Parts: sequence; structure tokens; C-alpha cells
Amino acid sequence: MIPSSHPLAAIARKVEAGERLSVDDGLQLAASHDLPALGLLAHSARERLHGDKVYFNVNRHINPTNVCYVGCELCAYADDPNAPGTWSYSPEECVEMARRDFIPGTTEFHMVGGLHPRWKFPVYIDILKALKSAFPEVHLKAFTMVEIDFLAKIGKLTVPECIQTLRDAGLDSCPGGGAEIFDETVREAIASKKMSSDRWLEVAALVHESGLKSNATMLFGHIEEPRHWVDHLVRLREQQDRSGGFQCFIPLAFHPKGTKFAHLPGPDMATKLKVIAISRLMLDNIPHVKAYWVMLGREVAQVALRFGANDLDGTISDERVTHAAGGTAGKGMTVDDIQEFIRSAGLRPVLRDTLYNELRPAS
Ligand code: V47
Repeated sequence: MIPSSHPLAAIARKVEAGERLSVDDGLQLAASHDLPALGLLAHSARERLHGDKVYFNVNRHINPTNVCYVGCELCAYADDPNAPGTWSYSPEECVEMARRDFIPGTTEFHMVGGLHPRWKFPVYIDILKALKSAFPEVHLKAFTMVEIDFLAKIGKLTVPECIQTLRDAGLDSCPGGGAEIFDETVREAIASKKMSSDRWLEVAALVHESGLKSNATMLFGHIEEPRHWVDHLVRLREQQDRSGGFQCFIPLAFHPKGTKFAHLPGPDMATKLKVIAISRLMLDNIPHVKAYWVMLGREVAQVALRFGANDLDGTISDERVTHAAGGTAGKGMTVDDIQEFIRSAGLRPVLRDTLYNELRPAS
């Protein structure tokens, strides 16, 4: 696959043998500019796991509020309660939003918001309950580790008690946001008041111990260096060895507009594809890597399917986090668009639910 004289030949042998890659291997991959070689290696790793399947789902994003007191430097989505353009929806309004343009066959609501300084714990519970009662068949993937930690605090509960209370109200799994970059120096610069990396991993472990699955993300393309990707991936891989509940890894391409880093250009295509490939190669114990089309951009997401990604996320309908920061990929895709998009990359679309049960054999 890769000639024996190639600088990545030793890594290629490990990938072929299914051996775990070391930190040094990760650093060597990150330093390589040989995109075709990185793509070949990562594609072979994804083929071993998933053949030619590309998973997608029919989902909808719901953001009950964009009010947040944390004020992360990387974020253009959230603001304080008095800022113009902020919203805080009641449980009934969340249900109303979920009903709007509801696509039949929707299996997931992806719900994240902000850490609202005035909302009390029961508000969040009421939102979950209202959505679950209106849509009992739809999986509620809600609240990042940052939100779970915050909810436990305002609910005066331990994190396991909080998770149990959320589950009783309808929570089915958790999305992967808020991980940002685990390196403490970079984290301090882009998300100075957010929970620490260790705490993010600790809360994820508690979610997994409770029996729920979650995802994990990495925000790249800002002030970090390639070594920080490798550090992040290895910390996640170690956590997965311990707690085992991460289903999917999602590299998030930084969008600078409206953030404290508006002067930066954001990651280019080579960086996006390299990060997808390294993620697939380093994370041998997390089954799925998502090419999140909203943040990568549709065209790069399609190529990413041949750089190690085997999942596209879904129809989404109403994306707000990326769009607040200048995203231009569109707010939603139809099922037909997604299937055509995957087929045109020479791969096989497979409709899934949030837990990766296959719902309809690909045609
Ligand atoms: O937590 C915030 C990131 C995340 C910006 O689990 C930004 O299936 C880029 O986590 N540029 C929310 N990224 C999105 C997220 C997610 C998305 C899709 C699927 C899943 C999943 C999770 O977006 C935040 C933060 O890390 N973010 N601001 C920005 N300017």
C-alpha cells in the first residue's frame, strides 16, 4: 500500500497489523505533508472497521438557550442574558421548535445550550420531559459534559445523581462538545473559564459508568499546534480504555468569525483532512469518526469520507453554533442529498439511529 522506502512505512506496517500507534507515531503523522499517504492509511483503518459503509441519521438540533455566563473566547454562539439576539425557550417552545419542519423518520434530537445564570435545575428537567412526552420515540442526545457538571451544581446533586435524574426525565445519551483541546495552556487561552480537561474526562467516565454512551470532540484550527492534537487523542484513547463509552469522535473545525480569534483564518482543507486521518489512526478504540459536514464544509466532508471518517452526522435542520461563527455549509441536508453525497464518494450510505443500530439496509 505504501512503499517500504516511504517515511511512513513503519507506521503503515503497524496499521496493517492492527497495532496501536504511539505518541511518536502520532507526531510523525502530524508532521507529514503527504496527504495521499495519510488518506490511504486512514482509509484502510476505517475499511477494516466499517467496510464501505457511511453512517448518517435523521436528526434535529435544538438549542433551548444561547445565554451562557462562561464567555469562552472560542465561541460566538453564546452571550450574557442582556445581549441582543439571545433566546431562552420554555419547554413548550422547545416542543414547538421540534415540531416545526419535523422530518418523518427523525430518530434523534441533539440538544445543547448554554450555562444559563438564571435557569434553575427543574427548567432543564422540564425541557427533557416535555420533549420526551411529545416525541417518545425520539432519542434525546443532550447536554455536554460541561452542562452535566453545571446541572449537578445547580441541582445540588452529585454527578451520578444528576445523570440519573436526567435519565429519569428522558435523557438517552450525551453529545461530545466542550472537550475543545485538552492541553491546559491552549485551553486557558481559548476557553479560560470552562471546566478543566481532567474534569471533562472525569464526567465522561461517570456518564459511561451510568450506562449511557457519549461522544467526544476536539476543536482544531485555532492557536493549537499539531502536537496538541496528538495529546488530545491519546488522553481520549486512555479514557476510552478505562470507561469504554465513547461511540464517536468528532473533530470540529474552528470558525473564527465573531470570536476573540476573529483575526485567524480557520483551518484550511489540508489541516482538516490531516486531523480526520490522524484521529482515525490514533483512536483505535473509538468505533466511529464523524465528518461533521456543518463545520468541515460539505466538499471537505465528502473527501474526509476517504480520509478515515465513516459517519456524517445527519439532516440537522437548524444548526446554530457554527452559523453564529460564520459557518456557510447550510443548516440542514435532506436524506436524498446525504445519500447521493455518500454514493458519489464511492461509498455506501447506511441510515442509523444514535446508537448505531442500522435502520435500513443501504440500497
Ligand atoms: O462544544 C463552539 C464547538 C461544540 C465554535 O456529539 C465551535 O454528535 C467551531 O459538540 N467554531 C458544539 N466550533 C458542537 C458539538 C457537536 C456537533 C455535532 C455533533 C456532535 C455529537 C457534537 O462546538 C462546542 C464547541 O466545542 N464550538 N464555538 C466555533 N467558533
